[in-house]
Amino acid sequence: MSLYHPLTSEEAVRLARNVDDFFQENALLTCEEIGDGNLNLVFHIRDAKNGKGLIIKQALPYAKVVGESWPLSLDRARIEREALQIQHQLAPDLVPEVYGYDNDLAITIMEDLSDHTIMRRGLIEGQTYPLFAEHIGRFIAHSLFYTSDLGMNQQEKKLQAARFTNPDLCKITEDLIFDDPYRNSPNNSFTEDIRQEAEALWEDHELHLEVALLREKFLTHGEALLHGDLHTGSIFITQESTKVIDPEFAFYGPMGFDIGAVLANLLLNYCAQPGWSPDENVLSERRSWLLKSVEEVWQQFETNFRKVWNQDALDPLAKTPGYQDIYLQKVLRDTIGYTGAKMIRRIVGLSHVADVDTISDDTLRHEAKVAALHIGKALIKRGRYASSIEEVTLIARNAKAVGGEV
Ligand code: SR1
Ligand code: MG
Repeated sequence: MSLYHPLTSEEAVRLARNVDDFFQENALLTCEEIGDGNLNLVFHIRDAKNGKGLIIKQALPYAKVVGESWPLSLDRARIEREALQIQHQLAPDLVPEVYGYDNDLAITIMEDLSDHTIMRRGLIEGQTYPLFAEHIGRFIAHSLFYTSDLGMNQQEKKLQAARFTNPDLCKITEDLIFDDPYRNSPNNSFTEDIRQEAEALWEDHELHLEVALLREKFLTHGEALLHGDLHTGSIFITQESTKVIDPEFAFYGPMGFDIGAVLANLLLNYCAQPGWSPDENVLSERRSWLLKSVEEVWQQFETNFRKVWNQDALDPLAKTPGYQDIYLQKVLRDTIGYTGAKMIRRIVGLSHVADVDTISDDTLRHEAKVAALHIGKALIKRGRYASSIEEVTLIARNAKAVGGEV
C-alpha cells in the first residue's frame, strides 16, 4: 500500500525536526505552505526565535494548476531531487543543498532561500542583477557539459539518462510549447484582443516547419541533463547570489532548451517593461540591461563551456580542430529557436507569465503580448541560420511592436 498522502503542516514540522543537527531539540517551529507554482506543495518551516529555516517540497499526484483531472507521476519528486543533487555538486554556490528526502511521500527537504527573491518578481519591480549572467552562464555550462557525452563517461551517461526518463513532465512541455500554440487547442489560453495574432500562428506554415524541427530535437536529442524549466520563476536571486531551483522537468534533452528558457524570460520582461517602468529613461535603462544580459548569458555560457571542454573533455575526438566551434554553433541555433518557442507559449498557451499578464494598463499589456509574439516568431524563423547572439538582440531592438524601426 502506498504511504503517499499530502502532508499536513504538523507532519511537515515533524519531518523537519527529524533532520539531523538542524533545529534545536525544543525549538518552537512555525510552518507556512508557500507553494505558488503549478504543481507542488511547498512548506517553509522556521525556528520562531532565530529565523533559521528549511523547505519541504512535496509533489502532488496531479497538476495543481488544472486539478485532479491532470494526473502526474510522483516519481518527478525523485527526479527533481536527484537533479538538484547533481547540479549542486557541479555548481555548489548556485544550487540549494538537499538535506533529506522521502521517495514514498514524494518530498525533498532543502535549503531555505527566503533571503532571496524570485527573479521574475525582481525583474517586474525593475531590479537588475550584476552577477546574474556570470552565475547562470556558469551554471548552464557546468550542468550541461559534465552530464553530456563530452564531460562524463559515455556508458554511465546512458544509465543516468535512463534514471531521468521523465515522460509526464516532458509531455507537458511537448504539448504546451511544441503543439498547442500552433493549432486551435482547448489547452490554449489567450485574451480576445490578440485573437488575430494567435490565429495567425495556426496558419504560419514556415513557422510550423521550424517548430516541428525544434520539437523533434526536444524529443530525440539527449545531449545533456537539462534543468528543463529554467525560467525566471525557477531562479532565486539577490545582488550577490543566484540559486537555481525546481528541476522537476529534468531530462536528457538538447542543451539549447535550457539556455533558451533563460533568454525567453529576459525577453518577455523586455516586452513587458513599458507596463512597469515609470518613464522613458527608466524604460531605456531597464531594457538595455535586459538586452545586455541576453548577450552576456550566452557569452558566459560559451566561455565557461569552452573552458571546461578544453580542460576536462573525455570524448576521444573532443580535441579535433573545428569540432568545438561546430558544436557551439549548433547550441546557439537551438538556443535561438527555443527562445522564440518559449516566448510564444507564454502568450497564447496554458501557462502565462506575471511580467505580461499583470500589467494593469490594457493597451500596454496588449502591446507587450504582440511584441512577444512578434519577437518569438522572428527568433524561431531565424534560429537555424543564425551565427551570433547579437542577432537575437537586434531582432528584439528592431521589433516594430516594441517601438523599433523595422
Ligand atoms: C501544467 S504546468 C505549466 C507550466 O508550469 C511549469 O513551470 C512549466 O513551465 C510548465 O509548462
Ligand atoms: Mg517549477
